[in-house]
Amino acid sequence: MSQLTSRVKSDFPIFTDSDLVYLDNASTTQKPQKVLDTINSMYTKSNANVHRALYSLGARATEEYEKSRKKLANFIGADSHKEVVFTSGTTESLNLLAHSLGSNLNPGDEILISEMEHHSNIIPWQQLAKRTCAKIQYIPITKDGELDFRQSKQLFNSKTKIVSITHISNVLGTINPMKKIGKLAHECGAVFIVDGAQGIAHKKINIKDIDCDFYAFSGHKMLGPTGIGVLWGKFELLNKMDPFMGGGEMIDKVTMTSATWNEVPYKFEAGTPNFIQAVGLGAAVDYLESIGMEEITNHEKQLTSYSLSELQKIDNIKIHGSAINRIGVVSFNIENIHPHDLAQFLNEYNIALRVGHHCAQPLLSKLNETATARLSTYLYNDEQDIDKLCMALREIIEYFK
Ligand code: C6P
Repeated sequence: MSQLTSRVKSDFPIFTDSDLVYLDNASTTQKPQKVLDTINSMYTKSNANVHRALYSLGARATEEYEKSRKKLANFIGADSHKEVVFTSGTTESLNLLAHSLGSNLNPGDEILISEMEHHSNIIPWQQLAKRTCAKIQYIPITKDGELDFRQSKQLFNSKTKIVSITHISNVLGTINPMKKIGKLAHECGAVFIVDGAQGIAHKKINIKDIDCDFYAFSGHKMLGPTGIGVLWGKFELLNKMDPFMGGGEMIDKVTMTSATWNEVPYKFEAGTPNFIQAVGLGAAVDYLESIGMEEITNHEKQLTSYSLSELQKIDNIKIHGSAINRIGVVSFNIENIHPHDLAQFLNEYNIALRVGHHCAQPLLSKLNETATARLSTYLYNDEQDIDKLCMALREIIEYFK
């Protein structure tokens, strides 16, 4: 077991007395006891609706909720906790932007995304383009699964209003050069949005360093609960945007015929927020910081290299994506075995990994595949997990011969 894994694995109750090999972390991560305890303690000791109740219990819940917002702001290097909007996850964050930011688009304006985007960073823009007669442009990818900037210079132009790109691909694990994209986007006056669903889990994020305008992510991919995520945005941009959904405490004043809005970030948090999950996410941040994101990145990088070198030893395997510039994710196909069959057989070995299109069908068609098998690791995985996977793959290949 690697040093990090031996230190942390027992923090995750799902692995107690189990030989589970969990390699589906790009989909969702397991939860440490501290996160589970925090959620339990919130429900048992501090459960009252936030920003509404005048009694002490409500004040305590609100205080915890706002404390968590500050932790999240600090975690990504934001200037102010007011720039942290709690959403249900990356998908809601991106839909919020397509709705509220996108309402300013005009016919002929361009939205620039890439061929390696998750559906959550495609569909909201397709819907927006349909509503506004804007046009979607795609940065192509090279055969190594990197963004192809040589072929995309003309895509950054005066018509480009929104550039929205994934930080790390959920299929290829490619780490995209966010600073470079931010510079290109800003040079043509566009707003730069980062889909950080995978980025937040594997790298220390500093939104100022990236120089993005918005960074969207999900709590459940970084050891936190489901149903909670973040949209970080520059205050002046959030301030100018209209709300996404209506109702609850997102208002300032409501009459029979009109309404004015609460201040940022509350104007984007309609209805009862997922405040207990938000506090759970704060506990996940505490946990990640107690280990250190740099250590997690190093561990992940080493394990990704190990996975690549071990998988390459398997006959008739096709590994998708870059040999170097990647982290946490490896997608592959084995000749003459459908990925769905692989997953079913791997399940017999108690190995969990995702197969299919990974919610990135345009990318899969670019790879000439309808499905791949995908391993995705996190801090509790180690070389032994990869060895078990490779051994199982060899046995399955033998079986299918
Ligand atoms: N990808 C995967 O198995 P949500 O579902 O809102 O938490 O995250 C959506 C999302 C957006 N962008 C990227 C790059 C993602 O990887 C995901 C989630 C999971 O790859 C579930 S489909």
